[in-house]
Amino acid sequence: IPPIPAVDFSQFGEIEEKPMGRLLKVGAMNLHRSWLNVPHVTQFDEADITELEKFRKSMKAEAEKRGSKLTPLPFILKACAYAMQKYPQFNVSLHPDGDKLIQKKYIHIGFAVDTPDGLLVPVVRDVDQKSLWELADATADLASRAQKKKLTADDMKGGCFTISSLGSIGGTAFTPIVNAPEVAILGVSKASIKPVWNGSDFVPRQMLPLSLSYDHRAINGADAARFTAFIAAVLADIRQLLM
Ligand code: CAO
Repeated sequence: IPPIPAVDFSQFGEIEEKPMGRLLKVGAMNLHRSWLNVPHVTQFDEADITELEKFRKSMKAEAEKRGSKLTPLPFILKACAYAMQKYPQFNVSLHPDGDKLIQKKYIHIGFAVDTPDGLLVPVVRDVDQKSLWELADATADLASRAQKKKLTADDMKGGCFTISSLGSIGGTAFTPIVNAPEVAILGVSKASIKPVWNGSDFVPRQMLPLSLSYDHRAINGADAARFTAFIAAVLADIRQLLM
């Protein structure tokens, strides 16, 4: 690709050169590699999480008693694992020889953690087999170790899919970069109350924006729309996780 020309910025004003830390450099290389290799498409949807939020708030005292914090993330992890079981084409990697797909039979999901040194993506193993409490505790432990630079290389290996949640910060949508060799990543933005038409009236509902970027070599657009709509439907009625 044509290189961006070097510019002497000091001719325009005061500057300072700052070294890039190791994590930033590794992250930049991974993101660039995925950006160049993967034909990205992003599918947007919204989940009505009004009932989920009622349930989550009703569990607040129980969570405190257990020493856990129940954020939307464990529910989103669980919904993604359920969707990957229903749509296994999201749990593949392209074989490097270019003529096979590798179907994974396990469901390990990474989640992006923002740290002062850069982005880290620890992986929660066997998400489909863990309870919401176990997922809450596993994500809290991994996020806290990420902040303290205590993650091991194994903590960041083996992911099948990634969740990038910017929901506690803000935004209505974004286009996450697929964490190759995975084939899809779910971006989550900030939930907000919106007027939703129920057939006769506008009613206030809490809506969670979802942005699914996927590798169009492995996944077609109709499947991406179905997968994202399925995640939204499961988050709208988490009783489906019992089915
Ligand atoms: N909408 C509205 N509120 C949300 C939300 C959403 N989508 N997601 C979380 N929140 C709320 C939580 O419920 C919590 O509020 P309460 O205490 O009232 O319940 C608050 O925001 C803070 O949540 P949190 O950040 O402690 O926990 P989390 O599980 O949502 O997120 C983690 C954990 C590790 C994902 C997050 O801390 C983080 O690092 N996010 C950044 C990820 C990132 O950088 N992605 C970009 C990658 S690409 O460059």
